[in-house]
Amino acid sequence: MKPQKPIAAFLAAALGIGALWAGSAAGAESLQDVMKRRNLSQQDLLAAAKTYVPTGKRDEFVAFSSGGQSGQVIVYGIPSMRILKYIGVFTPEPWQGYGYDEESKAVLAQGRIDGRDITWGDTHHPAMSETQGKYDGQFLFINDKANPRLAVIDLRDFETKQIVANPIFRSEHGGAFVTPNTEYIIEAAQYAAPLDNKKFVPLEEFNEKYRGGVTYWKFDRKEGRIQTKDSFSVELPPYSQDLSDAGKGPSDGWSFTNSFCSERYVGGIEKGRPPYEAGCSAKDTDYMHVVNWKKAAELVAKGMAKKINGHNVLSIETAVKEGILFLIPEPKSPHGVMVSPDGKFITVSGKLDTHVIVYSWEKIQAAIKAGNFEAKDAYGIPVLGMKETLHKTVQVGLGPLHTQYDSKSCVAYTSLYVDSQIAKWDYCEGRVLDKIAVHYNVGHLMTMEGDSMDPKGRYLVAMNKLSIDRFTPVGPLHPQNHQLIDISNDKMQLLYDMPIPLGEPHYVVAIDAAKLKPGVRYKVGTNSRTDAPSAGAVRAGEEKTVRKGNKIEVFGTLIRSHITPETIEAEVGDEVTIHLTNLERAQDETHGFTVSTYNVHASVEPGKTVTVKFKADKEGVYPYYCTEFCSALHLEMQGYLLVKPKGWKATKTAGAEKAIYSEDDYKKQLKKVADTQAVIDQVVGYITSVNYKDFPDVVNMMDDAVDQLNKIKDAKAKHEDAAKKKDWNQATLWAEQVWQYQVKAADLGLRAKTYLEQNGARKGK
Ligand code: CUK
Ligand code: CUA
Repeated sequence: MKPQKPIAAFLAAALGIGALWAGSAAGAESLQDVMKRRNLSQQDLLAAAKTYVPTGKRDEFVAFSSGGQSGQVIVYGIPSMRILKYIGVFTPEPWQGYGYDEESKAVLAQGRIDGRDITWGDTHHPAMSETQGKYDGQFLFINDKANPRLAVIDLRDFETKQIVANPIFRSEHGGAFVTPNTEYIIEAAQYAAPLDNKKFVPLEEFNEKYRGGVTYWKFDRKEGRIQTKDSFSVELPPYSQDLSDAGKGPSDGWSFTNSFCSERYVGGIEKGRPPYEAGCSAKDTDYMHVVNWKKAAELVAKGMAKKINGHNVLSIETAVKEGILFLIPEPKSPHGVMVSPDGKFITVSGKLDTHVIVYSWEKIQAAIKAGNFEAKDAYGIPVLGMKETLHKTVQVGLGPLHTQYDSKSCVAYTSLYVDSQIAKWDYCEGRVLDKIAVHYNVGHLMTMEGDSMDPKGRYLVAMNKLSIDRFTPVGPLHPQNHQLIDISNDKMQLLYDMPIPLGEPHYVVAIDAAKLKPGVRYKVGTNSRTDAPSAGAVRAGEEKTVRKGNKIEVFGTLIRSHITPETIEAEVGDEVTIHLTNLERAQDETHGFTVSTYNVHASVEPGKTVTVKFKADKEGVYPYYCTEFCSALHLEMQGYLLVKPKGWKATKTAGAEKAIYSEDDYKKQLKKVADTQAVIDQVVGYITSVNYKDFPDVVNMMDDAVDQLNKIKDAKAKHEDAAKKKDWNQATLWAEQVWQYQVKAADLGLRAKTYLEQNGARKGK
């Protein structure tokens, strides 16, 4: 827009809109100049061209990374590797108000164990919800290894909705993995312990009383929540279960779980026993557990499970008798078990071996059918022979750890922890195709949708544990290093190093960005953690403060640039509850809210209702304000909590200020208002001259603007009334308030106009 009047220029400048800057053409450097100046090779430029996402463009894939010990999830784009978001999961996250408002505190409280609040988590493996074995972009699940728990994140708003604590494990690691239609989320135990954990059991009774297991959490997709009463576990020997995967296609209905200490070794170096690491890797093999979860679910439905801590558990004895549990020797200390996209092969590699072992599902099934077992373990579980079930053994290198699949058939990638390499190999023919060095000590690796039935290929991310000498030093605790590798050609090409500065990201999943369809606003008055209408929601004009005994409940609203109410009065010792609804419809108009020193914070996105609660335990004055820079008058989005001593009475009457403003001031205000109206008319003229109704975002902005303009009538009546009484203070300030409403409307109007210009609006309706 071209501001024609001083006031319009001020408006545009204050709102930060209207200034278009053209790129400077003078003294442009050539590509060669830049390469020379920055010491870049052809190879660097090629890598840069493959990862650079120009301003305004978006990434092809979105990655969801474990945040490790931060207890959170990190979201970033591929190939740009730009971080998009942290999602608070097991740990409070102040920006999102997670753990500082009542709604999210209720989610964190679901994760209490033994009555204790646990405000951290050790997240390891995120899993995307699937429909017919393909990522559907609806939900994300992630586990907490330290405090065995699982969380549900809804990808409509990227918020954590539910945390469930495992009722029978003391630690876990083999989660989260989903079945092909997300019927169940798999979570396997790690360090064995007595399942009920009601009383102390000495380590000497490890083999008899300690147990592992695998839990199948029933997921109700319509509710978007885990249903604990329909969930169940299969008891397993104390073999230190590890990662898992669900069968697919021909192996659908089955699941596979590794173990790393089938020796059942119990350390105790203090008593002169060799340490765990020696005892747990004494044998050449560990066991892969093969479970028929579909049949297990039927047995549970028939009432064949016993209840432990109120949870359904199928005993080893029942599982063996019903033929739903088998073991297969696998190379020792493996780190993952990965079912191929077609569900026909299962890949396992032992960290202390040089081979990847590919099992054939067809052979496993045949051996089970024929009752062809080579032994029974100490708990009576049938053990299938490795030879009988083997498809291929491939020597890939030292420390093979985790495998992911390509979109090209038969192609897989395995991380080599000791060699610090990625091996590309053919699992049908059993030969290595390519190798590339990474930097250093890669743990998991990940290809695009590479653990689904429909891998997308293209990129691979190596999750390297160490980043020695890679980044600018930041002290002894280094970031970790996610390295992006191009896998679209025969030879792999290393593209980019991304320092990860939050927790230890163990595993990542990446989804085609087009499959994610998050919302931009909530239905007005929504409690985002339950997806239900909030009892604290009010509409504009319905704001109120209710006092009952020593409880004060505020039903407030937020809209640029105003918190309603602007004062909250309490007596010391009162319990204060504040509900705030963000009335904005415009995208990205989030308001925050905090009260000085009461350790509360809310992030209130458009439409959301959030509640904060505290005890006003100390008399005094406590400013509250909007914490998000939401508008030109964001700093004025403020108020006071006044905590008075009991029985305090006012001695001064409000509104008895001296005259500050004159008739002249009032007239200046009226002129400003008239000038601004001209700007608004001009913007509205433009918007209504084009097909703005075809742009829902613009329609929402216009609705918000009209809301602001509608408030003018009341303020106008007030200033005119005051002017009649020659109360120039009141008249000037109410005229100023008219202008405030205009500014907010103009802000929205100008944004709508910019949006229309940039998105190809046409003249005419
Ligand atoms: S883990 Cu840590 S790097 Cu928990 Cu799967 Cu491998
Ligand atoms: Cu609302 Cu700042």
